[in-house]
Amino acid sequence: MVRFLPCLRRPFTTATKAHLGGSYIRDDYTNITTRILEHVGLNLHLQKNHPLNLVHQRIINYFHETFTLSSKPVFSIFNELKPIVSVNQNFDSLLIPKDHVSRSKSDCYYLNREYLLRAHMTAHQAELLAGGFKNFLMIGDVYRRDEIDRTHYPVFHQVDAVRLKSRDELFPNACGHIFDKSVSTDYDGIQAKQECHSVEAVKLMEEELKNTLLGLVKSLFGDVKYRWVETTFPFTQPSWELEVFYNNDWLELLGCGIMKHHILTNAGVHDNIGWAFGIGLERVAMCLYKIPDIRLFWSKDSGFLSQFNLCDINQSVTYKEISQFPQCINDISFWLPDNVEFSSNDFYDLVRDNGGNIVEQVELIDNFVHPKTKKISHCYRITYRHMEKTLTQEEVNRVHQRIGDAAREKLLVEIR
Ligand code: FA5
Ligand code: MG
Repeated sequence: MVRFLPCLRRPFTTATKAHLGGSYIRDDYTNITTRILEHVGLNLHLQKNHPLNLVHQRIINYFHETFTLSSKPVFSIFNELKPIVSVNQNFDSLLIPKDHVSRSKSDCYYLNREYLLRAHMTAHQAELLAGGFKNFLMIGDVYRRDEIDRTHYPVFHQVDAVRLKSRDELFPNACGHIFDKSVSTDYDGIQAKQECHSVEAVKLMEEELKNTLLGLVKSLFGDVKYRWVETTFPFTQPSWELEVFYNNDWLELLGCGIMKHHILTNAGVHDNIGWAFGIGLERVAMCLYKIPDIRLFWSKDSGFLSQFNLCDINQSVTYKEISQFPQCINDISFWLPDNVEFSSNDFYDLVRDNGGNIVEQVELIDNFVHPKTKKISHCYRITYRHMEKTLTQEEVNRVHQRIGDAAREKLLVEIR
């Protein structure tokens, strides 16, 4: 096993504990790094004039304008939920199977076997349902171990939503049922509905869900080419993704579907049907403002933030590049250790820890097995670029050297 943080059963330091708002004992699952912890509590979506705050506000406004009851907003807003959640919240409560890949240590940041940084905002769905909420938005930072490039960063933001309907709300004329066990399980001939639901209830929910999301997309982007793609999530059925045509390519904006009835009954809700979705804020903001690199959202440069200091949040803005500094490209090759698990995501984290935000991209460019010794070699290309200045080759070499040293020490690789 790779021991990223080798001190087992040692509590986190006092400073880290204060940051996390609790005490967590490390174990063989601990893979969270100091650099990732530094993002906890920054809450970019709540920072005035931040582009993510603008998008967050526009999405809330859309829901408040679209769904009102006696001129009161229907949706409750939760945008300060703490990002440390239990394995139960992030996975079990959403019926994610025990052996599902999304639970793996190489995909999530675990504090220990029991707690992790949430990998999606859906992690809070079941607890809010159990708390009696029927219509709500959950907005916050989510954490995933992932590749490094201009559209991926280990921390990003999502808005998740839930809308429940009772029979009376769905069929105001009382001529329909939510539940209908006798009907065939086919739904539309394409995707199976859940066995317990009636076809007409699912149809009505699907229609409201899709119209709501298309309305949201229209309110953000105006007229844009879109398509619905069928997909699966462990917590919804049927499920779809909405893609928009942007920059000559299809971009996935969100995932959605009809909530699994078991999630509702586990939360004590027996007579409702619900829809839910999750959308990425960075994706929306990058399209809306033509922001070319996801790292820019973390910039403290006033040249970046001042561009989003708007009198009207609906105003259209096109991001102007502060400046474009040259890249520096260095490769690193090493033999993987024998009898020790190695995941590229461990190396990506190590690069982030030692290289910080000057790392623009890390790519595995070569992977081969030595014919005689059977040892495996990886070669990674690291692209360095500072957002605000030109890097010298010496500066880059020092960081690159540090990455090599750390990889040798922590991941037990042999540099070639
Ligand atoms: C989810 O996270 C589901 N929880 C969404 C959901 C909620 C489905 C409720 C059904 C019901 P997914 O991993 O596809 O799904 O992420 C949802 C959205 O987050 C994506 O469509 C995308 O907009 C955004 N997103 C996902 N990964 C990244 C990433 N690495 N960088 C930026 N945005 C991302
Ligand atoms: Mg997806």
